[in-house]
Amino acid sequence: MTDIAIRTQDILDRLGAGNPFVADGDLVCRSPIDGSEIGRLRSHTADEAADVIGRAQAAFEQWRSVPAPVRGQFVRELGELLREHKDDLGALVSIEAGKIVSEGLGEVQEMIDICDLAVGLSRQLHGLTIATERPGHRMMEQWHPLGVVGVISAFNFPVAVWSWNAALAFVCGDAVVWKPSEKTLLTALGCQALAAEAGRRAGVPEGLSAVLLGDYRIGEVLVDDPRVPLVSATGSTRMGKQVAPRVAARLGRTLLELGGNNAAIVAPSADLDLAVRGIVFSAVGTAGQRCTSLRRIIVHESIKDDLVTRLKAAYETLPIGSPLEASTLVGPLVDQPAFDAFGAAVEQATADGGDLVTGGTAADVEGDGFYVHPAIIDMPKQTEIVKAETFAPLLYVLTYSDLDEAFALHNEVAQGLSSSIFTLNVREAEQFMSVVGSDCGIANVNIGPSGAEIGGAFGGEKETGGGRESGSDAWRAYMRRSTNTVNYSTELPLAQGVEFV
Ligand code: UN1
Repeated sequence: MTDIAIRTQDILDRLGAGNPFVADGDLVCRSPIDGSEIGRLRSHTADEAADVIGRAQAAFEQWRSVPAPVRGQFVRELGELLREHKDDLGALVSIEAGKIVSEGLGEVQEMIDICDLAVGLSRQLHGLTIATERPGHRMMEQWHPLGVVGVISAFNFPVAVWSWNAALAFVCGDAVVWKPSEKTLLTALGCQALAAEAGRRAGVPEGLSAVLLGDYRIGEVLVDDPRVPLVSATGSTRMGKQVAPRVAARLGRTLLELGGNNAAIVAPSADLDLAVRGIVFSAVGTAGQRCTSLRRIIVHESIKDDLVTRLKAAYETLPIGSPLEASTLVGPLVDQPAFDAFGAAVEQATADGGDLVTGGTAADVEGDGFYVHPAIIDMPKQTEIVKAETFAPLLYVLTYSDLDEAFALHNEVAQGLSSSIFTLNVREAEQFMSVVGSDCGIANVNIGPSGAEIGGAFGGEKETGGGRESGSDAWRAYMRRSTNTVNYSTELPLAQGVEFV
């Protein structure tokens, strides 16, 4: 066993998740840090998955009647356990997803933050009282628990995305069955062990929180099961286009958080020092493997050379290497296909006339990890490859001369997740956030498109799928609305003045 495998096992022990090497394991778990094997788990069969959903359904039937503020105590326990095990779970995220230490810890902090938000929310799941046209009547709405929520998550935020969904779903009175990415199964098991312990402490029904292990076929069981009224899926647009019609075919609901092709407009008045810092974090943080990663810069022609020169200098000093080293800022790509996609996109963009400013090649790091030099490519125009989401640290530079042109380029892509503008001009900033500006779910000023905090609704438009998670009123997606009209008079007046005697 490698050092990383031993460390993984120790962490899983402390999280109470058991041995990562099971007999007859068909799912091989690897660390992208050095390619080493860190576990072997067994896939659930379709029948087992259906049983898990059945148990979650039974748990839901009890849980839905527990008062919401009491349900909040379960999520409070989970938040406490996450605080206690932040270092371990964060390290596991680094080991399995390849994130640098600070980002692994940041991911767990994001889980703690959503737990805090959900606990508060457990006392605020309010509906409206609505004026009625009928005398002696009252009209109101109540929000009721929905049922079993299916969560499908991606490798890049292997636990935070589950928590955005699960923390809200639990306080809303739902059960959660989670199908994590096959690339980050151990992190999911570590997280589930903490959820199970929180459940024991809070006395929640058995099976309220469950994990399904397997490939897309296990995901399909969740997607097709009529006992799952909501499927929340995070991942590629390709995956979303498969999930959405299947859930729709049984008239279930989906909450989709799919691809992004996020841009930053850099205007002539921009504070370039700030812009460079914001751009570098958003473009190369998490090795460009966030759905919010910055992929396109749309820079005014008057400052383009200056900006590109500064970015090139910043890129060329980036420490690339094991994400477990404190000094590293760029860890590995998750696997060989991700590495190949990066290389193919660089090749295509240069074939389209792009000028490779820096990077674009494999980086020499010990072990069998997939490390690359983040790339900047100056593009003559927005070609098809620029419009595609390549999940890697690859930044395209496009140039504009007037702001309408910048907005047009910005909105020309199919995805609509996150966006930003660097400007000190209030008109430009407001226009960017207005209806004629960015068409994304997130539009920022003087910060990059990534790194959203808990509190705001997270998600995007167009091929990003339209779902909103985590903050604001996202909780409503996990509940069903009941409109109630109560007659406290002795008359029976009908709405719309209808007479029926
Ligand atoms: C994702 O990449 O799926 O805004 C989520 C951010 C993070 C979440 C990213 N808070 O970058």
